[in-house]
Amino acid sequence: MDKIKSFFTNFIDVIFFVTVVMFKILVYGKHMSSFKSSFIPALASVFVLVSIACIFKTRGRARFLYICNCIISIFIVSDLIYYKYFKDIISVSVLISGFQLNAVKSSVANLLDFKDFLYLFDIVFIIPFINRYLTSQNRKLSTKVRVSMFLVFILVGIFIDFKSFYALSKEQPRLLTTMYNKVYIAKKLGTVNYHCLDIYNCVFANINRLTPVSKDKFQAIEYFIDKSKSSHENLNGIGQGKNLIMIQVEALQGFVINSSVNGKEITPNLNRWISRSEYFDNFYYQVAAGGTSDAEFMTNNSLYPASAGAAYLLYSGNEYNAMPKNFKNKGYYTAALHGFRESFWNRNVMYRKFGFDNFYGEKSYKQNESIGLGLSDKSFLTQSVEKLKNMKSPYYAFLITLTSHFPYDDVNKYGDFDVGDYKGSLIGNYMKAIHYTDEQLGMFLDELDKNGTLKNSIVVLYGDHYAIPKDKQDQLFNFLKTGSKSDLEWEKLQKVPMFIHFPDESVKGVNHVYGGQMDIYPTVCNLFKLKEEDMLGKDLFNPESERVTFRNGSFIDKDCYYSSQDDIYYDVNTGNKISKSDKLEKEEDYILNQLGYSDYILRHNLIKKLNLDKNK
Ligand code: GP9
Ligand code: MN
Repeated sequence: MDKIKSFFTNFIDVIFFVTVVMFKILVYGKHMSSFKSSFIPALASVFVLVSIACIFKTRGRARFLYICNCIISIFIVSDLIYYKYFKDIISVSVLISGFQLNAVKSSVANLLDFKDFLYLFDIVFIIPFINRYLTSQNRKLSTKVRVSMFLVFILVGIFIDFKSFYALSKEQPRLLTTMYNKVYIAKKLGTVNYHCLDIYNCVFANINRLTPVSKDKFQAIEYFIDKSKSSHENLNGIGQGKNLIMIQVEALQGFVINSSVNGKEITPNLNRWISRSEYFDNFYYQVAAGGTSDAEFMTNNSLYPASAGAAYLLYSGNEYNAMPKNFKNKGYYTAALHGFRESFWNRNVMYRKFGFDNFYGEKSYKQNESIGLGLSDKSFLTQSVEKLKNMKSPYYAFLITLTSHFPYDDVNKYGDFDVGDYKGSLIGNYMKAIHYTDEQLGMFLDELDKNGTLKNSIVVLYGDHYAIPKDKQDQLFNFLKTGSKSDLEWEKLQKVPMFIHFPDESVKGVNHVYGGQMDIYPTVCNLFKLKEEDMLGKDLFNPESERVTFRNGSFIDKDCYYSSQDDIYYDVNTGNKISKSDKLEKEEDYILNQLGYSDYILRHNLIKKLNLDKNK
């Protein structure tokens, strides 16, 4: 009995650390939208930390464990908040671009939940007492005891961790190096292992960036890009010499189109314009941690977003064959228009890289009406009509709206659209906000129609990403009265509207092809007969496949949905799980190649090399 008592008094800090940190990791797993960190790998990672602590003498050991507990707890709280908004886990790359998050303070602030901060309770209220008790004991442990404890913990920890990492690397071969699905890694290995792996990969990627690109890899990418090229039979060149007006609408999610609440259409103006256009009703957003900036990046480059963090921040030094540059080579004037801060998402830097002649940002607009994050869509679009009028045709104008931005809490300024029983809920506030934006878009397009602009312009309009976050999914399911609330049903709701309006409305109807933001640039190339280079998307009017690839390795087409987070295939029509066939295995491989090549192009600034090669 005495032995046990003395063990406890000697190692109370270690016992407390293992118990509390494991409790936090498991509760975190449960809390993070019901994903469960695997107990064993998580324990192994904690053992590795304890082994390092055992090298120190008592006071140093207690301090080391306290610091580890602080770091782990802060990561857990940050992951929880980040996951609620981005459905992903924080990474070093995100922290590098993290300062962008402060501009959406209202969004993040809305996601804070007092319960999340309970993870920090022990750090503040319990451990300081334990440490004071320990140092008062002044018990000295012999070096022999400390070394043997180190060896026991490190061998057990490394052995179990190695087994867990090896098993995951066999199950998903490229996952540990590309980290394309961070949630799945944390789920399988625990949050401590995930963050250690992320730090390792970030350091390694930066070292890797310095090494020259191998000739084989370079040729493989060239071949792959070439294979992705679409054949352009249908509608080729129909838009030559005309203007392109592309409108990216903040948080315009597909479920509001042709939907009503309280007997009234949510988006009557978009519904009307959709009936006069080619409307793509199986069009998905493909953004990742870069949010809105990912949407813009894809539609103007047809390259995937960064595997972690925002391409707009991590790769602003790269060269691109972006849409504005392409149009400029055809004699077009090109401009981006957005009423918010020019530096937000690093747009002022990135738009120059894309080749825009002008970027009309916050300083180019009279800030005469503010709703939510900034300039109201009404004021932005009204002033933009004047800007378009003064543009020399043919032009490519890219407009980004702002008012319907999460958490849609400026409700008194959205007008008096009555959402009935949904009043005061997130989805109710969203419907009011998007109804307001719809009204402004209707005014904008009607004005362009009236002043003759649309006679000589093609309009592309799409949503940038979802509006209702996963932790509020019940509100959306209840509104839509969908029978099933399955993961598949949720993923099928991650659509955004996309329509293309042609001057004479000769091309119109509902197009069911499965597509996404990656496909807009190749589609525009076909319509305007632009050079199609270094793109990974497809032309929606001449699709070679019906697949939509997501950044985390999931994909959907008209037959099946692959959830990389669960490594499960679903039949899109019946909702049943289907077994992994050779064909599907090949699809998965193709997807990972595509994502891998896109990452390689960004990490090694390959467009610059590809351009140099072409000009040789
Ligand atoms: C800010 C606006 C919002 O300019 O585009 O960006 P988001 O928070 O949606 O990524
Ligand atoms: Mn957005």
